[in-house]
Amino acid sequence: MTDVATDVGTEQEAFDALIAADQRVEPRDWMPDDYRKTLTRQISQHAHSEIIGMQPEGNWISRAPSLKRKAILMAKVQDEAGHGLYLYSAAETLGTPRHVLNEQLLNGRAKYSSIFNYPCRTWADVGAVGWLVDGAAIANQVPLCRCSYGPYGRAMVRVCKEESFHQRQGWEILYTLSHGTPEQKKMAQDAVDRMYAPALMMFGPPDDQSSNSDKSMAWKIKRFSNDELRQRFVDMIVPQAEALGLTLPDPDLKWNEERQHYDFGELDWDEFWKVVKGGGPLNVQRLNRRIEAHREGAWVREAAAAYAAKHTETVPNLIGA
Ligand code: BYC
Repeated sequence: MTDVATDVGTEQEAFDALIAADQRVEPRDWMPDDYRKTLTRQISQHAHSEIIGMQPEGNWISRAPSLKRKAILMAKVQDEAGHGLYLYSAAETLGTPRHVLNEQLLNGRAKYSSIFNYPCRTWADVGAVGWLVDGAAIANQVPLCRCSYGPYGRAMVRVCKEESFHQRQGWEILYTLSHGTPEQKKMAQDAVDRMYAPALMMFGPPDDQSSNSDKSMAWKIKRFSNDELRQRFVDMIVPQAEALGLTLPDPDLKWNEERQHYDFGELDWDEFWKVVKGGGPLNVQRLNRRIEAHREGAWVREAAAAYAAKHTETVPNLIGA
């Protein structure tokens, strides 16, 4: 904890002063239990989203239309695994071990981003995921680089750099398709039609249904509300869609001169909550695949633990952490 905290009384006051001064909380600093709990929840859910999020695009690696596209997609999916690892490491600094966080995902108690419960039906969907899903992730995550909790904010800096490459590759896939044959353009439009609303829902429920936002914003974990970020994202993608030659599927989308923002139609929040509660098109399949992958990876964990046990003195940090 930095010098702002030294001339104040209680630990709570020191923490409040640190947040007010826009400084960072580090793992060994005192923090309120609820701050720790909120961060563990958000960071671990974010990690789970990265790991489950490998599935929709991972399914397309063997069907990518060229060797170059395959290599790019493999690198992207591998990046998502890396993001999951940085995020689990950041979450662990708050005191909950990784295997506990993983159990919460596997037993269905922890959430992950609703978007990954929708299917990737065509190659154009891979483009739409890159452009819209990674685009939404960037809009959400750039402010998280200034999160009050140091390890999360620092992890976000690297994640955002990689996400911007991901968004460009998605854009380039869609641009190529929308400037290809009429069938290819139709495929690109169909992908955008299906991904648009679920991508907007990634920002979370509307502010009046968001139970965590006020607290998280007061603690400077979140810097903007769900609706504020959703609006920023819509304002960003409208001109991008025009440049792509594709239409966003919302008849209410129009520029509002007075607000200096685009107005857009109401999203289907009943559908959102249904997906969040496990009733989306692919919730069961996504979770079962993760359970299966965890089971298949048992031998790797056993081998790593055996190696660590044998080399305790040279690699002490591999066990017992
Ligand atoms: N899906 O009070 P609220 C990626 C839950 S992966 C599911 O507003 P909060 C990528 C929420 O957890 C990037 N659940 O919550 C990977 C809460 O329930 P609990 C994923 C959602 O936390 C692979 C309840 O609804 N990004 O980019 O203040 C390939 C009420 O919500 C969702 C992140 O995880 C949702 N969409 O705000 C390609 C970003 N939204 O926990 C790409 C980090 C809300 O109280 N997370 N819920 O039981 C955040 O910024 C915030 O957690 C959220 C929600 C804005 C998502």
